[in-house]
Amino acid sequence: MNEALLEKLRTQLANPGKIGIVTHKSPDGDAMGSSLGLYHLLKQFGHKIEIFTPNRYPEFLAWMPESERVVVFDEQNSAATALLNSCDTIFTLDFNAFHRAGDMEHALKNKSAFYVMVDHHQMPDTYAQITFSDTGYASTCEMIYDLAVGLGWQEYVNKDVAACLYTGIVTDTGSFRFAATKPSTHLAVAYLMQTGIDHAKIYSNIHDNFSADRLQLMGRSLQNLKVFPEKKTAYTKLSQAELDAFNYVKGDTEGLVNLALSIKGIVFAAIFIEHTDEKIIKISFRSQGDFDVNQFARAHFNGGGHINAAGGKSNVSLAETIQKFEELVLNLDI
Ligand SMILES: [Mn+2]
Repeated sequence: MNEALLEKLRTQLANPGKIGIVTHKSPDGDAMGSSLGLYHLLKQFGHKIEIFTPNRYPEFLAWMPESERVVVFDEQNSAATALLNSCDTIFTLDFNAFHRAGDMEHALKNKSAFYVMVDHHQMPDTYAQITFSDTGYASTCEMIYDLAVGLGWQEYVNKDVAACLYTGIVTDTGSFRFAATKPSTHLAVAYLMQTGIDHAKIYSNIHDNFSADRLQLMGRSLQNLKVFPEKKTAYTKLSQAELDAFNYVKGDTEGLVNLALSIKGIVFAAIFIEHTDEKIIKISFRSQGDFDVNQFARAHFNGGGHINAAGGKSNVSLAETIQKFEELVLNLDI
């Protein structure tokens, strides 16, 4: 953590103020964990703090301490805008461009405040007075932990802070298996664990909450799997009819793309999901090693992300999208 930036933040937070904490749209474990973790850290210094999510967070994160105080922007638009406008300092966590904030984009653009960005994605925008942006981190939660340490506040990382930060570290590292997991990640987690968090319970809260429909949808996606062994690539797909057949709810397809990567020899995986209401095909890409799915998604499917995890979308049919993908794969030098 950059010492000059830490000093600037220390000064900004020296007196109790009105602080807003904002996540990206469709907040995940890292977005919720970093936001609630920062909230539990900062509230010990007498600040008045509001946490905003652009839309509702998933049910499997509702156990997080004080998640009920999160303001869901698209459920109370004008009241939420008024609350946001009352904040002097606004942290944007786990994203680096206002358009990632969905319905909040407009409110953020129009709100002048002291912005602090903490994020680990590529190509940050320049809206923040303080930008902590580092793609070397596996999670924003680990960055919040390092911020706390850098500010000299490690002793304020209590059990509530730790439970939140642990959640984001576990989810964004794929339970410590992704390449971005570092020795420092484990050292941070060691500190978090000794606050007394129930890590087994947290893991279970995150992972053992599937519906039977979700498991069967997973089965269908595995049946749809297509493998190109010579191209070290595998993909699967789910049509809207298949989603409907298994009573799809948001979040049910989370993580399915990773299953294809568990095939021996596969380094590039994709899943194509048809959403007829939005008239788009949503695509997730994953890779292992050097194959850059961020570049692939940007070049061919209107998307982007990280080297080993990216998203994209397509406005043509599921069949046409997959045909395009197969043609690209057959020409890959992988
Ligand atoms: Mn993240």
